[in-house]
Amino acid sequence: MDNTKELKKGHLHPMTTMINEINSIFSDMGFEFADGPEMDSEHYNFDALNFEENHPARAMQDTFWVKDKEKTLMRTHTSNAQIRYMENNKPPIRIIVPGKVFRNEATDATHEAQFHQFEGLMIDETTTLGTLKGVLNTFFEKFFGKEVKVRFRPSYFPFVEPGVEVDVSCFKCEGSGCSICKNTGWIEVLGAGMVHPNVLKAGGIDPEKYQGFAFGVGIERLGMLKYGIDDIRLFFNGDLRFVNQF
Ligand code: 2U9
Repeated sequence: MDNTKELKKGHLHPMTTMINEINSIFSDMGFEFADGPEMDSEHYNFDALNFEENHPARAMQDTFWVKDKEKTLMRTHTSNAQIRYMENNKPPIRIIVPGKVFRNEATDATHEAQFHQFEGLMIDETTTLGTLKGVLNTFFEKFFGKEVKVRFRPSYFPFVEPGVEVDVSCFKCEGSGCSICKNTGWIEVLGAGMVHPNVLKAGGIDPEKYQGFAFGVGIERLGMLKYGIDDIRLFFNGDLRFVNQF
């Protein structure tokens, strides 16, 4: 018998590696890991997050509703886990929630019906958007391995007020202009804001006493930027020529 054959070892999927890395960076800043169910009720996915009754995101084309089970869906973001966490824990709260989310939409090079997100939540008596800026600055410098600047632009999400879109200075060309930043020197990376008082109330937290920020980001998108990947579908189509490059 030939016993000289080399054993081929497996290795972690790049998504697992990125989630481990994200957890580790946030853990160094005092954040704990939390998770929640991928199938959940309309309450934890939408109502508790201050979505209007007739908000378009609830409609058939964006949400996978579970057949024959009233008010049950595949979560469209990991925020359901934060609501559950707030119900069971008192501030100060610092959590990071990575996980799989689902959107009922057509697939192309930048959209998948299943993808991964991580969301962060920090609540105490004094946390501000300034705190968020520092936390995100540290995260992006460690994740992209380079000194970066972070800037906020005003935006709207039902679960935060005010809401912001967050750009990071281009880690590739450092502002001189390249294909990654489309010659603007900035890359849009995530959405964030101060948690809406209605959302705090839904989680059993007194908005008169406590405040804090939340943010959400697609992990595949961060990986595409970091590793120069041009098609989101490569992450989960099972092609080993892709996976074995990591
Ligand atoms: C609670 C309260 C507020 C999380 C947030 C965003 C803004 C956001 C998108 C980024 C790209 C989703 O993956 S994506 O399509 N998310 O822009 N998410 S604030 O806000 C929360 C979460 C939980 C209790």
